[in-house]
Amino acid sequence: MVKTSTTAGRILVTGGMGFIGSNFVRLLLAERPGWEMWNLDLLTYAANPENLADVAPAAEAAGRYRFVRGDVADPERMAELFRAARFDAVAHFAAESHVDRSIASAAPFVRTNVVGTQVLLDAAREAGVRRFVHVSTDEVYGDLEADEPAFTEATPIRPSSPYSASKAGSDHLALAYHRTHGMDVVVTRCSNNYGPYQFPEKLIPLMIVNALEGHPLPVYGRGENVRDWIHVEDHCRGVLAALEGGRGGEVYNFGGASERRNLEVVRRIARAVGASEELIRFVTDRPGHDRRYAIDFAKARAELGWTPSRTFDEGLEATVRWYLDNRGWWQRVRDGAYRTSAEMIASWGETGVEAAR
Ligand code: NAD
Ligand code: TDX
Repeated sequence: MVKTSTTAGRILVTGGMGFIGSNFVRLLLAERPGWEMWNLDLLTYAANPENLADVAPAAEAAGRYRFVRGDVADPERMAELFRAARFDAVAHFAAESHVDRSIASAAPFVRTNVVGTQVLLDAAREAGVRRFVHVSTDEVYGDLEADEPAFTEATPIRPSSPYSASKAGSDHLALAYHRTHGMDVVVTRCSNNYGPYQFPEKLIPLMIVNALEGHPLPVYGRGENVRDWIHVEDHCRGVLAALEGGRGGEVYNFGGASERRNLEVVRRIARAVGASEELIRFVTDRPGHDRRYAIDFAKARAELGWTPSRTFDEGLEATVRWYLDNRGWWQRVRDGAYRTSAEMIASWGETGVEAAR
């Protein structure tokens, strides 16, 4: 078992400058004061150091946090990092995460999601890391018809997109390292997240910022596809529960118990920001578009004591409020200025491994 909240431990969070990873870093800083956290991120387009700008400097000064720029698919770099830092645990969020980009070009998805996970698993095994949580997605199960029961952990893996196929490959690798090498690996599979700091290429933040700016709201197909929405903080609490209490070699599903059709979500966002529904445009459908996701999280409830705490209504309202209150954050993403802070931080992040010696 890994360290609990009462004892100290050193944890590597990969992808901690992205949407879910940065929310996870915040959660650990707030609720696990004894832990030392290392945030490893390549700083791709999806990363934004501003996500942690209000909490990172103080945590760093207190010796509880440090950032390392690095590529999870770089075996020498990862081996060196793991040897130097002697992590107790890994929470692996880093990935290429956007389905539409995987349709345009699959190569970065295979490299980061499949090869990167294998490289990290090898580095962690070599260094004797005690627990490895691999953060995955419900999309590995494929999709459901309207009347089919929700995905359980026993549902066959049947991915539809290059993104979900790459995540499925990484899940299989993680579970194979448990079976073959006896590594203490836990896999989590969560439904669609929304909340603060989500990059405005995903449905909910894209619709919020487009509606706020009076831009068109592009709905794929007829907007009939169904997603199960979960607030990012609930997902992060699930990952933490899996890290602290999950059984090695097991998979845990997390969901929000909030299935909604895309068109309903977009209409609600338009209303919430006071924009006209006439901004909605039905556009060409995504190839291979999954029809419906629904998650059965009975196992996480029974074994981890986890349930989602926010309703979709509460979570969406809070999220719309966050984007209203943080216009500067998304305007800097939209005009590209957020890359300046990524480049600045990258220049000193390179020293992270040396600093560990
Ligand atoms: P994101 O795209 O917002 O962030 C990904 C982060 O990983 C970025 O900071 C990026 O710089 C980093 N990264 C990418 N390639 C890297 C590499 N080669 N080396 C190191 N860092 C790299 O993604 P997200 O939405 O926060 O998703 C995080 C994880 O959660 C992913 O594994 C994703 O599959 C999974 N997930 C996401 C959702 C969702 O709804 N967003 C739902 C379920 C599971
Ligand atoms: O402009 C859009 N219009 C639209 O109709 C976009 C960006 C999306 N959509 C639709 C496609 C999906 O049915 O909205 C739904 C949600 O789309 P995304 O936000 O791209 O998410 P999805 O493809 O469902 O995948 C997400 O959830 C699971 C994350 O991006 C993945 O990383 C996660 O694993």
